[in-house]
Amino acid sequence: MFVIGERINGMFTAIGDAILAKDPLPVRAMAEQQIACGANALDVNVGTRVPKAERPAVMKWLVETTREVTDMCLAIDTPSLEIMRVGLDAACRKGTGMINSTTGHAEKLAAFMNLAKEFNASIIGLAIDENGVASTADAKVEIGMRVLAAAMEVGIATDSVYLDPITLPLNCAQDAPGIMLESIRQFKLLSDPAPHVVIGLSNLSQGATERGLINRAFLVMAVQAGLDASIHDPLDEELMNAMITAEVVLNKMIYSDSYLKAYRQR
Ligand code: THG
Repeated sequence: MFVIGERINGMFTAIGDAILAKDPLPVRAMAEQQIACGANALDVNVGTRVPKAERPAVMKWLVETTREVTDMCLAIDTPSLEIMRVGLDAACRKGTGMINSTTGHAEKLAAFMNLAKEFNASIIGLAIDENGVASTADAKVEIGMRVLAAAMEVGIATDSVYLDPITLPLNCAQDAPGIMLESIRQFKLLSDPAPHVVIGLSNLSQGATERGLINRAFLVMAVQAGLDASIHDPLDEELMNAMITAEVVLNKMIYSDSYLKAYRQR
């Protein structure tokens, strides 16, 4: 599994405060902690407390601050083309970048694919288009197909494309997880080689009391369905243990009595 750490996000109070105060210490510390806990990439999102006009400059600062402690792939998390370019430019001076994300809107898709090409970045395509968040597996897969076609058009390898079925909170759409699992299975059949599939796991448990348990139970099922990347909190040790165990149980990783330790020593 490719774990994209979700914690450098202005939505979290401590990071939101650090962003407003331009204090690099909490940002660097959160980057280092996520890496120590097994993150393979770090999501970078300025959040919503920063005034719109300042967001490009703040994204640049947040990416540069994170870059001070790691060369790891940074997933620039913004729907804005302008902010995406600024973030990628800062991320790709040293190390790789990921576009998080494009939707299936035709114009947006073309612009973001060109950006991915320009920066040699990987790209996440959400199951959203002119009609909003696709609500059925068929509709999500149809958008996924358009994302793959757009990537092919500009010469981006399928290996650089991540499809995201979009995770709705369990407490407001109880049929959503089942539809997501079905979408994950179908995304994997769209092409050979198959695209990667990613989810923003924490969205699923938003507003619920048993957040950790819901995240863990669903992640295990999603790994079985073919999920190979997840945006989540790597500091959640029980979640990481469940994910690693799912990979062992599915024979994606070799079993030994110390498999948890072995995974963390890779
Ligand atoms: N897909 C893709 N990217 C994404 C998402 C996705 N990026 C953003 C988001 N979804 C994933 N990241 C988060 C980060 C935090 C939370 C949820 C998803 C979260 N935050 C707490 C809350 O809202 O309750 C805040 C907790 C705190 O303040 O400590 O749940 O789906 N491609």
